[in-house]
Amino acid sequence: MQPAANLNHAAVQVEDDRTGLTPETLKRAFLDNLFYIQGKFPRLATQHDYYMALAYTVRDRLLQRWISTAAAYTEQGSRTVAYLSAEFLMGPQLGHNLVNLGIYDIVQQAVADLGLNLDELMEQEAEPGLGNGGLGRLAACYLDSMATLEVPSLGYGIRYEFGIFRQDIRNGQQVEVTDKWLRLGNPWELPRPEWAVDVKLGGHTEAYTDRSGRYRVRWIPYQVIKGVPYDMPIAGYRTNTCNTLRLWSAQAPEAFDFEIFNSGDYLGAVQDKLSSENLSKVLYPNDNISQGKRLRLAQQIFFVSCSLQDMLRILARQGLALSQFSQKFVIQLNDTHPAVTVAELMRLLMDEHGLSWDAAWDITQRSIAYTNHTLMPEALEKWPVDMFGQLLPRHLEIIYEINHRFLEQVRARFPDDSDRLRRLSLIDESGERYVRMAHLACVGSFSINGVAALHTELLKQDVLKDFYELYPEKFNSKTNGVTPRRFMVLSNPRQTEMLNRTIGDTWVSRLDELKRLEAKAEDPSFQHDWHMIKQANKGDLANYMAKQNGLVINPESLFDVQVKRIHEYKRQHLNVLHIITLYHRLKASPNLEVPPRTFIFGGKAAPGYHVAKLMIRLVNGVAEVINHDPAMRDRLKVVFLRNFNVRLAQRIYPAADLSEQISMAGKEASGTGNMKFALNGAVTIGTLDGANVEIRDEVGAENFFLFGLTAPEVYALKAQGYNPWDYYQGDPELKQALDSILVGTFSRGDGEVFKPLIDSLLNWDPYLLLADYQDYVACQERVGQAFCDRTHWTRMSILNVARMGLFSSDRSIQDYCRDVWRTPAVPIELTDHAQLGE
Ligand code: 4GP
Repeated sequence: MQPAANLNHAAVQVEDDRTGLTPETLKRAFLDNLFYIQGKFPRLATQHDYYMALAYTVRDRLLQRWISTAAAYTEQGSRTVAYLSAEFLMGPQLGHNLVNLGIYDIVQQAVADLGLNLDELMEQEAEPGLGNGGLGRLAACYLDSMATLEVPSLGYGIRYEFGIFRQDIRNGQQVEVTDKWLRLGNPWELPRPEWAVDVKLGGHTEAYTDRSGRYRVRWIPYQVIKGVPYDMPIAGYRTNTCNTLRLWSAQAPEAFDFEIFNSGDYLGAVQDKLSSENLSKVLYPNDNISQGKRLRLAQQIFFVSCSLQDMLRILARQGLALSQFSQKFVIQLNDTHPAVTVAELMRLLMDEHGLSWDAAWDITQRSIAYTNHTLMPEALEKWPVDMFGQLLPRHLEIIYEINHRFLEQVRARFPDDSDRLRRLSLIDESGERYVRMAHLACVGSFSINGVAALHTELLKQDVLKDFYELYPEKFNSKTNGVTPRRFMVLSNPRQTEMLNRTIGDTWVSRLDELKRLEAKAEDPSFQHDWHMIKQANKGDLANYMAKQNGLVINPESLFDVQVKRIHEYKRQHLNVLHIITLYHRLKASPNLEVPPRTFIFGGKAAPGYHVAKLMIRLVNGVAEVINHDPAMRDRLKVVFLRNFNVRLAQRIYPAADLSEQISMAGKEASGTGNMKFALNGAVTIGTLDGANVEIRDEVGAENFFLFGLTAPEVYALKAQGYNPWDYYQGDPELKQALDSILVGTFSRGDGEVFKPLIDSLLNWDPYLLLADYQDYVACQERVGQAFCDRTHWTRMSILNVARMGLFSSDRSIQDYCRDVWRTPAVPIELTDHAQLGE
């Protein structure tokens, strides 16, 4: 049967060039788009033109689903998840959409028939890097799973003109280059200027009495900014559902310009336009750190206000009353970046729609759920009260009132406990006064969740302890997950093909079915094929590293990989200490029996985070020495891969043997890279932190390399008084490793370069590298031995994949749907959109 006949509803009999899925139709559509959208013919067309023509061909197929989906949701008034996130790290769209539409192979063939190469066309796509790391990528995985599970959802965020910077490495150091991802146009978005909204900033408020004698407040802003939505289609995997990611772009409202224009101040008007557009200009490049900048707060209120106004518009269009808001929408706050939602929804409902405080509060609290993503104190957002009040005078009033009422309740529950009141208050008054965004989110939500079991426990015991004592019923845990569509099917076609051959292809949307692989773990011929696949993937990455880094890499060596944001708590420098130790051992005993290893790093450092940048420099310094030492040839290599992003991640995970998940216990909220590695057959070396705990439970302790202090041991050691110096003095190998850095071995003899890093380790070592060093090095020895036993290693690799079913983002989304959102699935039938009006 033709796929088109299969997918199209009976109403659509004719396969047309915008919906058809046969090779002939796809080719015709592709050439049509090349002529009539790109305005090019083959002799003039660039690879990028071909990419665009193909992207538009795919987009047409998405649009058919998108329209049918929107029509169904509108007709049925479906309950909808509004997923609010300052970041959506979507990654390239073409390949992923081909997978989800189920037309990857057909399109690959159609493109080949035209003399083109699909991989090369996919390379043309500029990656939409609108996020920093885990938090933003999680949002993208969740959109994929919501569409796959047919859950009505709208992602809401910011259309940053510049996403996360491109990382260049010069002289071993990170250099940031702006990411002009929109330069050649973005075929995956549709502007919707007709749904633009205004957002107010600054100014002051005035009280007045309305006609019915009620006390009301009006806000006279200093500035108004227009938010224009750009919609991106989010196709589910082999479903008809196509949801929307709606990203807001900031513009100056014309009316506002005109006033200044009429006064003759033309340049002033243009200036104002420019400053308005600055709002969505650039993504703040911080992961797990909040910088407290005014523009960042403006970005937050900007996308929150746009999104809430958009929801109210949808509600009205569907003929629903304000009181039905919380039935129609459930708002998920992806961390505190959108936490101002609590105050903004109150303001919209009261000031703009005339509801009373109590009615507005009832709706607000019923509609909002909050996910916390970090235990790092420096990531907990707080805004100086003065700054907040200048930008958002009305919101500050509302927050004061929420706080007043909230503290009354606390007082009633815990009389005479002024310490508790101080701790819980939405306003931090211990020094300069701050608005605490996590507190606002906790008070305004009906659900508060952490992203792994341990993380949620630590929230309850520590970071949000007082809130847990007050509202235990609000707390729940939702372990993160990742999408197998992008991180297995698209990125690891060899492994996918083998899985399909062995257990059928339904695991892609029911990841639990990977369990059936267990039966094959001992099978020698299966093991052999499995090993060959890993080797082929490693070969691909070796070629890439040869091109990028000019290194000859042995694909037989152990690929030991740590890719993620560079951060002290993630401890890339602990990894480096092991490399240096191994280096010293091999220099001292050239006959030492250890397998050859290639240590691979990748990740960006926040531009203002000096120690993290030094860590990159250290990796590259060590790489320079080891890679140039003839004695290390065929034994050790160290590679720093520049510009780690989604596209590069997809190359790396399939080729990894060992996955480094070595954060200090109690610091990594969950981790999701850990899941992507294991799903591609890498074995983990890790601490009992974040989701590592659950991964180890699932894959079995014997298939996981565990080391290091546990979270309670970390607390205990710190409480008893930790002295890194004792470890330094007590372990000659550790001392040798640190000393070699200090004397300039890895900085061309310059002893100053890494001094701040080493000083911090010797005097303070907040992430306990020195305490965990010995156990880590010993654990790495066991890794080396295990790797030498190919059968044993391959068995571990197979079992890791077989037992990782729990970590699909489909499972996470099902958990949210069941426990938090209560959103039933809405299956979509493809409709003949030409007939929708009838
Ligand atoms: C990250 C956490 O660091 C990571 O453990 C977690 O897997 C991820 O969120 C998704 O939940 N947090 C951030 C951040 O990226 O900026 O707080």
